[in-house]
Amino acid sequence: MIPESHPRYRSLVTREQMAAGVRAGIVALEGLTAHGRGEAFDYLLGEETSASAAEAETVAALLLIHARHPVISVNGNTAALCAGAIADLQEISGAYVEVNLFHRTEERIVLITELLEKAGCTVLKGPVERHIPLDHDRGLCHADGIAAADVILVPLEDGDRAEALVQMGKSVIAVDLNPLSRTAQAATLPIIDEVTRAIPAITSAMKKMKSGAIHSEPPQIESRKYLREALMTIQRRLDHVLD
Ligand code: PTJ
Repeated sequence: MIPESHPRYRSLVTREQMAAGVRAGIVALEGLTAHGRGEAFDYLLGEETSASAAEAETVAALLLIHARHPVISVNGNTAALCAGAIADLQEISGAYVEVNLFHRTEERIVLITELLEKAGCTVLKGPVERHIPLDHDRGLCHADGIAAADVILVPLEDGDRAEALVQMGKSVIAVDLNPLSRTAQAATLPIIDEVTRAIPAITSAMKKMKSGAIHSEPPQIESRKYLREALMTIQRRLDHVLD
């Protein structure tokens, strides 16, 4: 039992949630180390959404609005952390939701699909094929999902799929707390923010755009700007942390 008065209450509760995700077969054991790496970068970023990440989240909303066939790719960590937020984003964006796993087992696909459906998502099902030229199981995807997508949102993953998807001509929106990661470096639009802050922020930006009937052109994206600004945020924090 973690007392609410604990200064790291939220972080500790999230860790419990991830551990429960492992016990339930949703999160891969390796997902805990990925989470720990994310936590470390979030610490360095001040555990808040920077102005630059907020801008990237608005740009992501615009990309999704202009997408012909948007897909949200969900792995174990993302499902455990924010299944409900994914359902909200699917509702406003009309995006397909596809479960795509690095540590793929049929059992985990079923468990994660059930969790997402319980949260209100409609999840792609049926046969998958190796549409992405990768030697591991992240290459397996649905013909009417990631294979057909023009814009794909990939929250926290390992980088070679993001690279492969960009090479296939797709726009990749990555959510990753590590601005140095291969995913963040390869993405068309890197969002350097924590996934439970980033996904609701994209949803709320889309809601504002839709209610305001904003029909601006699909945005031009300078991806390295968001990486540079995240590194500068970390540098500024380190410069002043002992003051
Ligand atoms: O569920 P599976 O089988 O698909 O496996 C998922 C993991 C996450 C284990 C797999 O994709 C993996 O190994 O990922 P990596 O290579 O560890 O990359 C995860 C990235 O996400 C790292 O750069 C972390 O900094 C980042 N990250 C971790 N937690 C969060 C995060 N970014 C945003 N929000 C988080 N909560």
